[in-house]
Amino acid sequence: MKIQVLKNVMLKNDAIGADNRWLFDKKKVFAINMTSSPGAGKTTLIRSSLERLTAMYRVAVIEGDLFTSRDAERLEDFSIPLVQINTEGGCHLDAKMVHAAIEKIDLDNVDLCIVENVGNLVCPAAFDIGAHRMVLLYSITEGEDKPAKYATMFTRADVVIINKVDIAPYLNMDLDAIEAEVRAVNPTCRIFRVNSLDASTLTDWFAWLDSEIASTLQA
Ligand SMILES: Nc1nc2c(ncn2[C@@H]2O[C@H](COP(=O)(O)OP(=O)(O)OP(=O)(O)O)[C@@H](O)[C@H]2O)c(=O)[nH]1
Ligand SMILES: [Mg+2]
Repeated sequence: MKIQVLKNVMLKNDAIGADNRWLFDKKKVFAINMTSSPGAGKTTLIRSSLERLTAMYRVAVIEGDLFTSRDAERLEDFSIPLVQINTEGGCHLDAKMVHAAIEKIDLDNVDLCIVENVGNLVCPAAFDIGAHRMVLLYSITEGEDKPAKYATMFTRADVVIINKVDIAPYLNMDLDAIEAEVRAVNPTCRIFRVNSLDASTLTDWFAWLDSEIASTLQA
């Protein structure tokens, strides 16, 4: 009985997620679900990307957080549609929450919608929020064993961004070994190595976004 209830919840989430994606497609908005463990650098990457991205696209950001609006506040100096979702303790965003957020955004005037999920390497994997791609930030401070330990998240990611590479020398981290661990669970994802504090390291990330947004807008 309990299993049946859970199945219904998941089915309902997936249906609303599909509705969200249909709406994004209809409005020609490319949507990404940005995930990671807490503190891996999602908001920092979004902030460092926004100057370049807002020069080229109409960007909206949806911020997911348990209780605070701190991440949204860090982006307030960009004049973009910004919606904060508080999950009130929930460990992930679900499709219904994202649906409520996109209803507050004029999608006719948006090309790219970035959704920052709650920092968690387990729960977000189970909930399709309707984004086109899942981007997973992987901070090298977490150690090289995380792809195997949290394989569901790493398997579902379209892009894995290995972050905080600037401090690799201090941690004695072998970035090739980290990348090999990602490849072992997800052979096909794109992998970028970045320092999210330094936009000059984000060239490949921007190129990937440009190509994905171009194909969405042309479709
Ligand atoms: N050295 C270094 N620090 C970074 C980098 N990216 C993020 N940080 C730092 O890591 C800390 C956490 O970054 P956030 O951007 O808040 O991480 P987050 O994933 O958004 O965190 P939550 O939303 O709480 O899950 C901050 O102190 C950032 O300045 C990086 O590439 N290099
Ligand atoms: Mg954040």
